[in-house]
Amino acid sequence: MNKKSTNKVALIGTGFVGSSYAFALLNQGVTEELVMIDVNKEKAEGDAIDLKHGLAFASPMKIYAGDYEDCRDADIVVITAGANQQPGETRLDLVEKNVKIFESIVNSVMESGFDGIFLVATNPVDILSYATWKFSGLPKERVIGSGTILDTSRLRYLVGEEFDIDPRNIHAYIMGEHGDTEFPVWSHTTIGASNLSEIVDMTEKETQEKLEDIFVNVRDAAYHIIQQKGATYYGIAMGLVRITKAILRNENSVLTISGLLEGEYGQEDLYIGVPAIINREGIRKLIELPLNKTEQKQFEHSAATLKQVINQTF
Ligand code: 6V0
Repeated sequence: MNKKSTNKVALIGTGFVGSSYAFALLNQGVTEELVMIDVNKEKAEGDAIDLKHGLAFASPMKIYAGDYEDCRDADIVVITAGANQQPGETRLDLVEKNVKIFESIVNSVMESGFDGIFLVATNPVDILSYATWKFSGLPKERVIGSGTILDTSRLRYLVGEEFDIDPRNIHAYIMGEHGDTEFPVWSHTTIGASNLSEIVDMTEKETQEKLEDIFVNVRDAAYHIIQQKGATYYGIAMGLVRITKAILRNENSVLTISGLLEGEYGQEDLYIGVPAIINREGIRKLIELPLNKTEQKQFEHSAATLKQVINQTF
């Protein structure tokens, strides 16, 4: 990995998600250099200029529109390029289009001599993270998918609302596919300092219905937002900045991302959303939570769904 005194991020795809990510990156002062790349060069250039006009209000940052050769000395390449969901489309409907786009993007990045960490957000994110790992030939630690980071954040927000507690004091996870087969890990949910089961009676029907309601809201959030405004981007952009920070600042933070399983949870050869420790090396470790029977079954179902797509695609 390169040794430079400043941090550089290369962003590929400056659509809704990419440009929101760049905006959040600038506002949070996370990196010293950002190069923006898009097949639509005008859009990347326009975004770079627009962002630079905010520099008088932010920390110094070199921002410019560039090309794949600019990825050579990047610490992180973030990919948000590709097709997004149209109303009624599932994330898995996007596989074919986006795998093709990724083959060309990842090859171009690697041809530049890039030797850093990939962070992937394009959907279906678990499949495209796997594709990035395959196409790049990089070690699995250095290919990270945004996985269920956004879903987990949505869950923390809604649980926080329900119990009137700051979402930052909610420890709860959505695991599995970033998509229709994801699931909540209620057995490892902590509100403030107490386990959820100490606060509510998990055997009560009313509690179960309330929790199911919260989860369904999380799982279907993107469909509702897409119906309302065509795309979702602020939440994921902030989630991507959170991962970027954990990497560049060597934070050793626990975040739910998509990583390659090699025997964890009894699964292998697929990328899927699990909690992981993230630092300057990328994925330091995937955390293997002891799941209850229901959760283990849900995990297996989610993994089988992704595995089927992987087997058909690669
Ligand atoms: P968008 O606004 O259409 O932006 C996509 C961008 O990619 C456009 O600017 C295109 O010009 C560019 N692009 C397309 N092909 C290429 C290529 N070959 N090389 C370079 N650039 C290219 O889409 P939006 O930003 O809304 O979504 C981007 C992706 O993020 C989609 O796949 C979404 O489904 C996904 N999301 C992922 C989320 C997550 O939690 N992981 C959340 C929201 C959206």
